[in-house]
Amino acid sequence: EAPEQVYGVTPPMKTDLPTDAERRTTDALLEELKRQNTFESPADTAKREKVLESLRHICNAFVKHVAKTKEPKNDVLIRNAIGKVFTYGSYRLGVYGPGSDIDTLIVAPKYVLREDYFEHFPKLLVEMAPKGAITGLTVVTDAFVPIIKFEYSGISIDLIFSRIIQKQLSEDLTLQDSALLRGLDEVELRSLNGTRVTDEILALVPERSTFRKALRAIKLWAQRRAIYANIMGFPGGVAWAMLVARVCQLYPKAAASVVVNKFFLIISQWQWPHPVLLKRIESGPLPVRVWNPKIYKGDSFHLMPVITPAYPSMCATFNITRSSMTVIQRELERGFEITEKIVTGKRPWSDLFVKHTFFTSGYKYYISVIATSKTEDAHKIWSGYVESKVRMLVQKLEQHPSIALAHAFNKGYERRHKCRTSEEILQVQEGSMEFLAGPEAASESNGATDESRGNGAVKAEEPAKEQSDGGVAKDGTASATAKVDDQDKTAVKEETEDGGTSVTSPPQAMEIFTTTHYIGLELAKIFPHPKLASNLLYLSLSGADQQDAKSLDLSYQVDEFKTLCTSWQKYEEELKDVASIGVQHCRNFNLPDDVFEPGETKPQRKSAKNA
Ligand code: 3AT
Ligand code: MN
Ligand code: MN
Repeated sequence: EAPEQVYGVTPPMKTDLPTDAERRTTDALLEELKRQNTFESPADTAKREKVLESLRHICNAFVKHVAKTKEPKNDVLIRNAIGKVFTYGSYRLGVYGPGSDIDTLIVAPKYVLREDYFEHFPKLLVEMAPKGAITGLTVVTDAFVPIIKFEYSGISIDLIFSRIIQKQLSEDLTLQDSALLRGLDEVELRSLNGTRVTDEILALVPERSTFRKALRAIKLWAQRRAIYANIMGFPGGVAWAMLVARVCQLYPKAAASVVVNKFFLIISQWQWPHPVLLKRIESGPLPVRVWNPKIYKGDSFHLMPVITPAYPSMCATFNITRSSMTVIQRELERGFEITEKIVTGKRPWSDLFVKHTFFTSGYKYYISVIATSKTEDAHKIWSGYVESKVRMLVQKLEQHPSIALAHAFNKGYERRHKCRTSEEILQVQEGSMEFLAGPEAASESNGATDESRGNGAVKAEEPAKEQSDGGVAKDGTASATAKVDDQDKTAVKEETEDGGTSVTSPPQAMEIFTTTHYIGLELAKIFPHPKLASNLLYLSLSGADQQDAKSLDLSYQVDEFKTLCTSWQKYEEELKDVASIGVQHCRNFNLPDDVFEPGETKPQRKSAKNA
């Protein structure tokens, strides 16, 4: 036996204790993290504890209630009936901030079914919590991971559920043992997965407090650089946590500042697609799929695989595309250069956390994907679905020979528009930038959606095609019904005549909801001669600053993407009349004002500058 536990699949790189200088740069890092408001006050943290205590109480009452109804004569069972409350996500990792939710899992004995949870828990919750404490209660039973969402005294709670195959739970139950997974269905497995992964990550880092500090720094950096968002093809919270954990394993005694610097060194030089593992991949008792590129062809396409440590291991970064990988790689290299200077005292930590320049000096050409709906409820569903498909458009675009990079911004922009005429509605649906920017538009932006997850469901970090897509695309007939997004306005009028209520002149102002995703395009140096396109998306590059007129036909990719969206069964059955999808191109100087923060300057037309 080694005298010290070895963490990870290889021996550490370095086991030196921190120097005084390294301690000082760590102190400076913590100062900066505090200044940037990543910590919440002790009083607010105490409030979280109280809420969790209350949830434990309600959880036990819930399990007892089900025990009584199912086994009314079994006094022993009823007396000992308890459930257990676990957490996962940023709260469990200890890297939560003022706005974070608490991701919570309720585990119950085997006789408590998911149906019982959704039937009884919401009622009990409202009854047992202090009067008025529970707000915004939403129950989502048909999601990839079914969930109850609510706010408890102002704290957002994501509450999921699983039973395990035990008649009574013990007070000190943990979820480590893979044998606990026996006899569960896939939904139950997914529900247990979050806590099992988080607990494993924490168990596999040599020093939790160092890990937490370094992870806070990396999370802030990734958010500022707009490379944090699972759904848009970037690592999400779990993947960033595992990457930091791996670096902690390699430098078990290092100070947090050193871990951050080594993070950029190690991860920017990682020999992808060699996977990042926190431990050897385990096999287990179930007939379920475990990540293995030698067996599963699909797994061999993962560009930057980061593998979850809990059985059954999965790739948390399956959705990284060639373009997002390039963007991440650039950011890692930038991070390395800056932190090299920070650790030698030549630059301050604030330089690492400087905001991205996606809109201010990122690209000349942007594609905007606009999901439009006439009601807020429809928009929740529709924008969530479209968001989950933006990566598909990115992948189509990056295959185009004239496109070197298709960089999706990590967040969508939600806007509301007051429209008075059908003409105005049409302009919103088409994403006419003049209209959005115009004073008449009354366009009210809510800013970027915060880690938006559309349909309000917890989607485990799992193949997107299985997430909440609902139906499989029907046959080609769907594309013909993609109406209001068409450039040809007369087509819409025709639709209206037989379709009735869809796009008629509203008597008074009507509210229209949009969510727009932006994709920045970097064009290939060698630009093949374009085939002229006649309809739909035609990206004309013959701007005032272009010497020779060029054009790029993306109509095929755009059509395919729109068809993908509109052939969703739920769209055809429920959303068709109230929702639409539009795709437009946009020059940098035509971007809407609300993507710029105060103090940022919108790119200007070159000719205007010279004049
Ligand atoms: P916050 O501090 O809450 O912002 P977090 O890391 O806790 O950061 P979430 O609460 O959004 O983030 O998610 C917690 C976990 O829930 C992470 C992941 O296992 C699962 N999850 C939630 N939403 C998604 C999603 N859209 N895709 C994949 N996994 C998700
Ligand atoms: Mn969370
Ligand atoms: Mn959450």
